[in-house]
Amino acid sequence: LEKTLILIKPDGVQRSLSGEILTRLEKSGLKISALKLLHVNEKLAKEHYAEHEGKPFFGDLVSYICSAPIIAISLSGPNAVEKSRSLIGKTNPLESEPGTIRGDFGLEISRNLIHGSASIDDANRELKIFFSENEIIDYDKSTDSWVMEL
Ligand code: IDP
Ligand code: MG
Repeated sequence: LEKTLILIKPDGVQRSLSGEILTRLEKSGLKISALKLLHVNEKLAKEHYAEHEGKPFFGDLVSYICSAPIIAISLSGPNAVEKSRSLIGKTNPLESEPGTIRGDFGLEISRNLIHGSASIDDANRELKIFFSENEIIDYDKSTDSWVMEL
């Protein structure tokens, strides 16, 4: 089953939006396959955001992600990557549709509340940064056949 990495960023946790954000993602039918609260250090932040190294916002992005605890989540389900990106909205909250997480709760690109992997390859790379293999759990729910045509 496809998996994606979600991070509720420091502003999401500080603003007590963790529950609201997770509720929206979970209600889509995507299944929580791992979850933890952690305080990211600089090394881990730079590894996660390696593709942005050298960009003007890189330093601020790393300090933002390291500024307070985050919640890392693995979500599983059909098209988990694309579905969660659509629930999250565009990178800039100003361009995100109402009804998306960033569109409803964010104002600025540098405080956009949540990360979601952009591709399946990114998801597999990023999940390894935040979770060991035995922390990601595949399990059945009695509602699976009501969410997916098995
Ligand atoms: P994404 O999170 O929607 O995939 P990316 O382009 O991968 O967006 O950028 C990663 C993160 O870097 C964004 O979520 C945002 O926190 C930050 N970021 C991206 N572009 C800018 C910018 O122009 N100014 C400030 N921060 C930015
Ligand atoms: Mg990205």
